Amino acid sequence: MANHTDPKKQCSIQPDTLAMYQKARQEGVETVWERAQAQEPQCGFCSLGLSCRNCVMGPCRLDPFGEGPQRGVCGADADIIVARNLARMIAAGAASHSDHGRDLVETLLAVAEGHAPGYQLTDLAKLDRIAAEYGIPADLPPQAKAKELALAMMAEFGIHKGHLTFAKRLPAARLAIWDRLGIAPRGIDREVVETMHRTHMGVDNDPVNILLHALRTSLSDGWGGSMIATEVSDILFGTPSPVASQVNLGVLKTDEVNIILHGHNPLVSEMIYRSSQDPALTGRAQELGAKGINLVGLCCTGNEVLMRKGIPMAGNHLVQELALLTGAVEAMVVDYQCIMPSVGQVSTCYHTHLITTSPKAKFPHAQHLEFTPENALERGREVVKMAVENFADRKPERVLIPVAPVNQVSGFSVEAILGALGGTSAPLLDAIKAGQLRGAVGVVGCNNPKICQDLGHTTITRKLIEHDILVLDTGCTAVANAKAGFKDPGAAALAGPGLKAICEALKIPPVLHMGSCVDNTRIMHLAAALANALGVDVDKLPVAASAPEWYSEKAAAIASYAVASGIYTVLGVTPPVLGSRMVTDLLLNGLKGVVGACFAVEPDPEKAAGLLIRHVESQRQALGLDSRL
Ligand code: BF8
Ligand code: SF4
Repeated sequence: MANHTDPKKQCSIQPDTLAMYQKARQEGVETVWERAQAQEPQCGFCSLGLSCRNCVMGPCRLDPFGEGPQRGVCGADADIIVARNLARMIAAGAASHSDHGRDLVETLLAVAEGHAPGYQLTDLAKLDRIAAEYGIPADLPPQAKAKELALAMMAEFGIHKGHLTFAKRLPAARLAIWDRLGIAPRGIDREVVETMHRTHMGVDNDPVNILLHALRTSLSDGWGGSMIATEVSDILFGTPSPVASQVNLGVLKTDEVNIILHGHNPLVSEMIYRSSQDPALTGRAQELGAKGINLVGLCCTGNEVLMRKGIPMAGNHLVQELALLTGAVEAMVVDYQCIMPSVGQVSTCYHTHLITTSPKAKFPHAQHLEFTPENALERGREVVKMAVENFADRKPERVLIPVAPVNQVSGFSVEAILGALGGTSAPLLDAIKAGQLRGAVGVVGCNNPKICQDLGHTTITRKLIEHDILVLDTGCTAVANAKAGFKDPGAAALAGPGLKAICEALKIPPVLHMGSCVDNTRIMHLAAALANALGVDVDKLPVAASAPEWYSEKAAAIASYAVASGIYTVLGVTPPVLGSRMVTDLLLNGLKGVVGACFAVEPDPEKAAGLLIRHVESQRQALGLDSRL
């Protein structure tokens, strides 16, 4: 298999993945790993960012060895082509998060106007806090306040004047840097559209100018679209607080109707959750011989319902096909993003219904049941009913649920973390100042078949907590770390003595799950709050970020807004930029002098952990705190 890090020349460190991969081989079902192998050798031009198909004078590709063409037909050189490609990648990621945010805002408006019968305003205190940030009068009743808020947020997607509202959570020094560079995000959609414009042939041909706008586009995601998605989800479905649950494919049940919720947006999954509690449907499941209805999550929709409802998590990105291979899934319900087109084909090998729900995301071999704010409650019932009736078609002889589940505690929103600390960030800062806690690192992002599944996430996380660094995780990392047992409060024993004592006192694990990938904005919000409390800009904090196994354009946007917000970020997979020395140097070095942070790329997770630890310690030293450098 391609590029697997020695000595673990296998596709995963996880027993459930390995067992199901074996079953896939026995049953002749193709998975992501065979397809990855079939792509070898992958295109060298594309890997270096040196191919362009932005117009039909091309496609063009430049010779990295300097012998063949050094310019595309239009005259674009390597620096221009690489910068344009990276900018488009970031724009696609920002668009995905932000369009997800928009769907939530539209639902918030529908709730406020009274035509979204399944939904409600769940966290009114949060509605009050967010509305206050938007300058909406405090004395409005909740429905009217929600309507004003939805309209104000919608305006931020378009031509907005001044800073995005949530960017004001940052220290003034950070906003001043953005203003000076001209990268303060304006309207959320506007920056994405402008990236597409600038990267059209014959528009922006200054690679630095292109990349600065790419950063601005990422910021419109991090402090705009994604942050709106997180905050509106909390208003509609509740702000997460610590909740016990379980993780891995062992959460599927041999004697229950299993429904997998996969994708990213909680709008659909919350309605399925409600219907799964309906006595008429659970009764029907029992008539058919099932003990009940078992909802489980996958990927970020899974993180959303885990954080708020404690619904168990079946797995991360590379588990999506394998979950169907258990033969125990009556329905996989998907919304959008990171859902491999292959799941339709795999579902046809079993009795599983693949159900698509968004007009934006239709799949081969799927049944489409479209959800809208108006019909979602009724649709949720329909979907659960379909799954229940499908239990009769399960073939018990084909079922394999390979492992027992692992316990985890999830639900660490910013509110929950500060709540556990008595309402302020002061105890956290005191622990950092005293050196008991060295700092905090966000370990986030995807799986990628180029990397042994979860090896990067878990190796880095383990090293960091051993070094008394608190780990905050989201997305697919969160699943990897939970499966490794790092989210059981007992995992405090794996931490260094300082972090261990804190975890034991607060009864929390050393790795705090902060949610889905749009919830990386919770990490940003916490970083901004710490910087404000300390009276410094974010780039001075003893914090860092890491995306050890990233694959997605969304991850490129996240990493970019982290860096542009002042957070040093270590990537485990090389982005397609090495074809331009100038772009590579800007990302790895030059940005430091511009936004106070830069990227690093380190495929070896042990060494990546070393980089992160060194960064945290050197930040401590610069702050005048004790340092283990
Ligand atoms: O948004 S971590 S593989 S599931 S992109 Fe996708 Fe990556 Fe997983 Fe969530 Ni995020
Ligand atoms: Fe080739 Fe330029 Fe067209 Fe790209 S934009 S495909 S480099 S001619």
